[in-house]
Amino acid sequence: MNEKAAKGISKFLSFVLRHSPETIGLELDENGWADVEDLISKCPKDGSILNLELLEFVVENNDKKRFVFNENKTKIRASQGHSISVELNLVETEPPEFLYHGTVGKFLENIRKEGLQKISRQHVHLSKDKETAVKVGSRRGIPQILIIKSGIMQRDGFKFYLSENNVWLTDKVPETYIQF
Ligand code: HQG
Repeated sequence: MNEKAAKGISKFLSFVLRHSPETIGLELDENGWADVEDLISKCPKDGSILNLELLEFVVENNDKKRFVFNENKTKIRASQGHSISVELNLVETEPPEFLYHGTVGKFLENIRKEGLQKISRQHVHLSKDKETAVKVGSRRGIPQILIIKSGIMQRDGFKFYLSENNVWLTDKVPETYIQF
């Protein structure tokens, strides 16, 4: 499978498994799982027919490991990034002393005032390395990298979670814990 086709499937899966399953008449359970057969049968037939083999390829080779199967590959879900409310049963995890967040200049004034907010997602997304934050910020323009004092934050009582694909998640980052 070529990279472009795999990226197209990944974007489609991100859309239906994180944001809008109802667009294709798909239902997710409370933990965000979709039935694999149901997903395949409801995939729009616009030239790219989805099958189990293609799904397996995307799950295994996806650059950020965005999706996972259950044990017998009858269900699939996104590991993070949802805007719809799903219970991922994330385990609270002690973060490193610092984490990073990539954003763009136009948001900085607001972030200085109210810290990092979830905006439309279920969590604020952070990464353990600067490179990832640069990539995240670059999706919107010239990246601005914020250093998050996650160690102090956690000791002050804020909770951190690590998704199955190693994205650090938290509910908000007040501005006092951000190094601009
Ligand atoms: C910004 C991708 C104004 C925030 C990435 C970001 C990530 C504020 C945008 C994942 C703000 C939200 C998530 C405030 C935050 N005022 N702007 N108070 N607080 N913002 O897409 O972190 O490739 O929801 O800086 O890799 O950019 O899809 O979050 O610019 O892990 O798997 O508001 O999405 O993953 O944007 O990206 P997003 P994000 P995938």
